[in-house]
This record gives sequence, C-alpha cells and structure tokens, in this order.
Amino acid sequence: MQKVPMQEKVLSENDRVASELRERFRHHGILCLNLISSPGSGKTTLLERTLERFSRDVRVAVLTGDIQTENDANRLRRFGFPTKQITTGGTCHLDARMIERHLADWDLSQLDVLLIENVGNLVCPSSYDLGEMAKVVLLSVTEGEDKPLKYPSIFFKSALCVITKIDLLPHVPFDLSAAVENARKVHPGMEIIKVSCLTRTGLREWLNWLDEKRYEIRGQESQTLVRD
Ligand SMILES: Nc1nc2c(ncn2[C@@H]2O[C@H](COP(=O)(O)OP(=O)(O)OP(=O)(O)O)[C@@H](O)[C@H]2O)c(=O)[nH]1
Ligand SMILES: [Mg+2]
Repeated sequence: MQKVPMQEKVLSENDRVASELRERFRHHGILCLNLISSPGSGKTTLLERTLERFSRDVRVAVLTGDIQTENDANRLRRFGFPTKQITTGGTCHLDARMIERHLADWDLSQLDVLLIENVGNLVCPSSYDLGEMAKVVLLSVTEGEDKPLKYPSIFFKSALCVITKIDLLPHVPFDLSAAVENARKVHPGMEIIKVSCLTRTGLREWLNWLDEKRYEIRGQESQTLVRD
C-alpha cells in the first residue's frame, strides 16, 4: 500500500473544501479576499479604514482569525456589518473547514463581499486555500524590505501586496524601492499599493482595487463599494 504523508492528505482535503467554497462564492457572485501578513502589520486597521468607507447598502461580511481573543472582531463589528471571530486555539492559520463552519448560518445569496483576515503569520496561511478569489499580502515598513525574498511563497501567491504604515517611513530605515523590487523579483508584475491607515494615504487606490475586483466578478452589475 502506498503511504501518503499526513500533511499532503490534510492539504488535499483542504483543497477539496476550498474548491466547494470557491464554487459557492462564484455562484453567488461574492468577492472573497484572504488578507495575510505577519502579526501586527495592520490587517485589522486596513479593514477598519475600509469598512468605514463602504456604502451601507454593500452587503459585506468579515471573518477574522486569531489564535486567541475576540479583539479584532470587536474592533470590526463597530462598523455594523456581520462579523465573526474565528479563534483557532493554537493553529497558526485558517483552513477551508473553519471558513465553511463559520459561514453555515449566513445566507450567501445575501452577500456581495467576504473579507477574511487570516491569523498573523507569513508562512502557514500561504499553504491553505480558503476558496478566496485572491490573496492579499500586507508588508509593513517596520518589517524590513527583504521579507518578500525570505517568505516568497505568500508573495508569489498573492495578487496584491499592500505596503502598510508608510507614514513611518521617515522614522525607519526601510528601502521602499528595494521592497517593491524584491516583491516583483518573486512575483513579476505583482500589483503593489502603498498605504498609511494613519494619514489615509493610498486608501483610495486600495478601494479602487476592490472595486476593480468586484467588477471582474459582477461586470456591469457591480456598483461601487465606496460611499462618496
Ligand atoms: N503608524 C501606523 N500604525 C499603524 C498603521 N496601521 C496599523 N497601525 C498600528 O499597528 C498596530 C497593529 O495593527 P493591527 O491592525 O492590529 O495589525 P494586525 O495585522 O491586524 O495584527 P494581528 O491581527 O495581531 O496579526 C496597531 O497598533 C495599529 O494602530 C499605519 O498605517 N500607521
Ligand atoms: Mg488583526
């Protein structure tokens, strides 16, 4: 009998559930994004700045993953959209089953956008497909411009890199052009947006990117996500 290593088995089961989720998202025309970064790079803050700009009639829901605490869900619930915390209790990434379980009592036909914040980690989340349309990797300017070279998998698999906390550039020795070059070495042509959630620089570009992705799914039907 041929032995299949345990990790391969887990990943292929995950891929199966993720494909089912992707098909359900496709069927309902839902834009699903998986936000990934090191702990503290600014995922929840970017989501806060995003949700506060969304029109009230955008049907958006948020799943946010952490090893412990409801802190991020509590921060994000303030914007009035359905939000659930996924507490993994030690696991360093979300997997497709966790997403499936937490979606069970949400009516997907009533949803336009599903934003998933993964557990803070640049390694493990890159191996687990959640059925998303795209992964978005965040890299803050306090982490060092070499991160795309050290953690290539997540930069290779992400459609977009958001370089965060650019308001701190005057205070840290972070070479922005080297960071961009490194990301594009790993992922030629990668889209990159530079953002500060403090000064709100670059947020418009990020929101436009979300609108473009939604247009790719909904075409002419898609209305802008952002209120004026
Ligand atoms: N200066 C500055 N600080 C920021 C910015 N965005 C986030 N922060 C700060 O960075 C810290 C971490 O931000 P979070 O949004 O909680 O980071 P996270 O990626 O969600 O963290 P985990 O969920 O723990 O992985 C907080 O103290 C934020 O206020 C920014 O654009 N500029
Ligand atoms: Mg967070």
